[in-house]
Amino acid sequence: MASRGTSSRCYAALLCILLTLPRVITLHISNKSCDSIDDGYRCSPNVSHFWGQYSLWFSVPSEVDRDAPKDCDVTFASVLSRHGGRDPTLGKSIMYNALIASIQNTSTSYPGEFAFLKDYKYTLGADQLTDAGRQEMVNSGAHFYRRYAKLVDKKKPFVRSAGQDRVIESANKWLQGFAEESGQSTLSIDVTIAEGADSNNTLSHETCDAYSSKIGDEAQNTWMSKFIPPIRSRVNSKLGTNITDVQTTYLMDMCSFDTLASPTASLSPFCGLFTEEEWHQYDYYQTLGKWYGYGTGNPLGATQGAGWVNELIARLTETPVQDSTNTNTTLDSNTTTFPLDSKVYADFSHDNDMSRIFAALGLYNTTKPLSNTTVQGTNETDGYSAAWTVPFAARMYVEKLKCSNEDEEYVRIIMNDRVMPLEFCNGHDGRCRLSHFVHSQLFSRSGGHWDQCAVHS
Ligand SMILES: *[C@@H]1O[C@H](CO)[C@@H](O)[C@H](O)[C@H]1NC(C)=O
Ligand SMILES: *[C@@H]1O[C@H](CO)[C@@H](O)[C@H](O)[C@H]1NC(C)=O
Ligand SMILES: *[C@@H]1O[C@H](CO)[C@@H](O)[C@H](O)[C@H]1NC(C)=O
Ligand SMILES: *[C@@H]1O[C@H](CO)[C@@H](O)[C@H](O)[C@H]1NC(C)=O
Ligand SMILES: *[C@@H]1O[C@H](CO)[C@@H](O)[C@H](O)[C@H]1NC(C)=O
Ligand SMILES: *[C@@H]1O[C@H](CO)[C@@H](O)[C@H](O)[C@H]1NC(C)=O
Ligand SMILES: *[C@@H]1O[C@H](CO)[C@@H](O)[C@H](O)[C@H]1NC(C)=O
Ligand SMILES: *[C@@H]1O[C@H](CO)[C@@H](O)[C@H](O)[C@H]1NC(C)=O
Ligand SMILES: *[C@@H]1O[C@H](CO)[C@@H](O)[C@H](O)[C@H]1NC(C)=O
Ligand SMILES: CC(=O)N[C@H]1CO[C@H](CO)[C@@H](O)[C@@H]1O
Repeated sequence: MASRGTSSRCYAALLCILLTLPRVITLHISNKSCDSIDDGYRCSPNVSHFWGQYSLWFSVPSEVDRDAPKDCDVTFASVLSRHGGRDPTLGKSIMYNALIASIQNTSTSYPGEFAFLKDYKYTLGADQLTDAGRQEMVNSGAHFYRRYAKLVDKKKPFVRSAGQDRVIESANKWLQGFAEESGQSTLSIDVTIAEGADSNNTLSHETCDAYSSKIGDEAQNTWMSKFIPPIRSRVNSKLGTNITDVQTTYLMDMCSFDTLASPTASLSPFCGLFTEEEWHQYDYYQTLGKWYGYGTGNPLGATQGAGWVNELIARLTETPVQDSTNTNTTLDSNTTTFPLDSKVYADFSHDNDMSRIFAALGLYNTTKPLSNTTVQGTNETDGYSAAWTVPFAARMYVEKLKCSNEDEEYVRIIMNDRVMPLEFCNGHDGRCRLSHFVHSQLFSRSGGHWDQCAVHS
């Protein structure tokens, strides 16, 4: 009896451990490594990779091997980076706070997955990086170093940042991660360019007066009126509230921002209020805003990216910048503030500005115009989505390769780890000859449609 008792207690204890173990492990993994240097954010990818520009950075699948071919050496490396994950912008933070307050004021019940909302306290700040966003940038600096170690052990990066606090802090965190990974002493930002309507700043564009993001809002509104009503009805019927379509999108935004505010656990409970399909619809909603508001779908989007492309061409070819759009000639004609022979460069910017630069490069020129009535996934958009292009801590690498037995160098562009095809310069395996690349960039070299930026009153 006694021994049977002991063994059954033992058995029960074992069962208990076995039942507990997987949960402990899951927690442990998600705590330790939701974010990582090589893969970026990897917890619940079916959901977390569909938050548009509010996604945390993740390594995007690539059809072409992202490692340089064996017989090639990297001779030039540059990164154009978005800042890391942040709290909502001030206006949004006020609206999210008001939404939560109004739900808590009017809700008649909090069934199932809505239970957490009853006592949820809104504590998000505004505009600045969160700790998770800082860590993304530290990881990004290490990611760059790992990829380009051989080159950057010889050449230190020349670093420019747009002037907003979160961008400058992101650049410094990137440099910290770069220094930690490389063992080099801490480096610093070389040039900070002021943001604002009077500033010629290729990392923050505000000088094209005739430009408007309105068609982005229109496309988003059209799509919102299609996908949101069923979601809004479900939320309202569960809570007994009367929130609007726009407020429903805010509730979805909270999934990302609440996750960013406390990233050590798994996803925020806001994420569980919506289905996978709804996250895909939401991601597409954000994608439409970037495409038509700033990118290839906007008549003056690409034009604002032309100045940066002309700076890139100057760096790639080691010849002075030729541009008549939004470069600052004082900065760019001076080798202290715009060296031509650095070979390693890092620029820090914003999602909207990067979207314009991608358009100026023509990276998504073959993408069919995005529909405002049905989701087109990345398979149908040549890899274009806000999450695949401008998540927090987004990074576009432009590199040059010198391959054996070839005189001319090659150019490759790697968008968040995805090698771009570069069909516009006869790209094969995602690389094209430097001269073909420069030739393909006629749009920027000829100033885009800068002449249309002037407002005639
Ligand atoms: C993620 O999505 C894929 C494709 O829709 C599906 O097959 C898979 O079961 C999903 N994974 C999880 C963990 O939900
Ligand atoms: C809550 O409801 C009361 C009564 O309807 C109203 O006076 C108050 O303004 C509401 N507060 C919020 C935050 O919505
Ligand atoms: C150009 O850069 C110089 C040096 O930083 C600065 O003083 C000047 O205000 C800038 N001009 C414009 C138009 O941005
Ligand atoms: C929606 O798309 C259609 C077809 O491309 C277009 O004609 C229409 O102007 C778009 N509407 C909005 C509001 O973006
Ligand atoms: C819900 O709000 C809309 C305006 O957003 C209003 O037209 C409608 O009457 C409200 N419904 C209820 C039941 O309060
Ligand atoms: C700023 O850009 C405008 C428009 O291209 C140009 O006329 C002006 O000379 C630029 N200023 C500087 C300092 O580069
Ligand atoms: C170049 O820029 C540096 C740093 O701003 C400045 O000290 C120097 O005077 C500039 N040189 C010329 C020729 O303007
Ligand atoms: C992309 O398309 C625009 C508009 O048609 C064109 O002007 C530009 O040259 C194209 N860019 C490339 C790199 O092919
Ligand atoms: C997208 O294409 C890839 C192959 O390129 C395929 O494995 C994947 O299932 C496709 N996804 C969807 C949603 O169609
Ligand atoms: C490595 C890591 O992120 N550990 C964290 C796990 O979660 C606990 C509680 O939130 C933190 O205190 C640890 O720092």
